Amino acid sequence: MGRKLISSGHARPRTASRRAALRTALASVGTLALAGCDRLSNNAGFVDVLTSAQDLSRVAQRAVAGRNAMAQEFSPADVAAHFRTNGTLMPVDADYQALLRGGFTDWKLQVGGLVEAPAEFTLAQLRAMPSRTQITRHDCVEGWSSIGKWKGVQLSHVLAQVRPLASARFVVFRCADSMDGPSLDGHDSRYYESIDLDEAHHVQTLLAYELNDQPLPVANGAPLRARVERQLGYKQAKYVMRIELVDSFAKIRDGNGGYWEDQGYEWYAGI
Ligand SMILES: Nc1nc2c(c(=O)[nH]1)N[C@H]1C(S)=C(S)[C@@H](COP(=O)(O)O)O[C@H]1N2
Ligand SMILES: [Mo]
Repeated sequence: MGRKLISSGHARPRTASRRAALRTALASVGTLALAGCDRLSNNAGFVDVLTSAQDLSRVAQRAVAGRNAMAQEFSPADVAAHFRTNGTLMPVDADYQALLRGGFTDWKLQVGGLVEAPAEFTLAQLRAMPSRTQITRHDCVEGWSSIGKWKGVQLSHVLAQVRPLASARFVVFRCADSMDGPSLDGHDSRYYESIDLDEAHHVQTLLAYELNDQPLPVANGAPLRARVERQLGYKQAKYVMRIELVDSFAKIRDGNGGYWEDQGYEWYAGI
């Protein structure tokens, strides 16, 4: 947990002078400013120190624990009475709002990019696929955890149907929620995340549509969210609308593989 707390909640400074200014600002507000995945705390950073450490941590973790290592699973008695919520709790975007009003009957998950057979799946189709249920602990970099029971379809099952091309290396989750409010000028601030194909094929990596035996609440990412149980909270993309197989995320947004990664968070957020 120590590394997590150090890396919590900061934007990567883009320039040396900005970095210096941020250090001064940070020194004056102290460590209280360090917590947060919330956009208001997106203001200062130590994360640049950690970016080279992340490759090491990913390689070391895989070498020690193995690509198939399981995240701990818990018993029903461990499930939190209220699973916490964080980040977007209600997307402001009009397209999402319309789908929500219709009870997500018109919602479809699009899966495309570097695949042989791009496809769309309704919620009913996803629910009809083989499911997995798991009770796991969600760890947010803000320093809190919640244990929840998730039900969903394994991402590997969906990928098998679209057949990734040999060139595909990453799975990108495109989400419904704009982090900077509704866009007026074409500026895209929708949340996004990415994982590699090892993580995508892990048995516990789900596209979840239920939390604690109920349809996924809006605040937790309805109608569908990712569960990537060996990684931190910000990798658990909510409001997933589209899945893209890519060979690189260099050309997606700021090129770091995720909304928070573009603010300086580690791409490999192993717990
Ligand atoms: N689309 C989207 N996914 C998201 C976020 C978000 O703001 N938007 N926040 C992330 C963060 S930082 C955390 S801790 C978890 C919170 O999930 P919860 O609201 O179910 O607790 O979602 C992650 N996935
Ligand atoms: Mo988080």
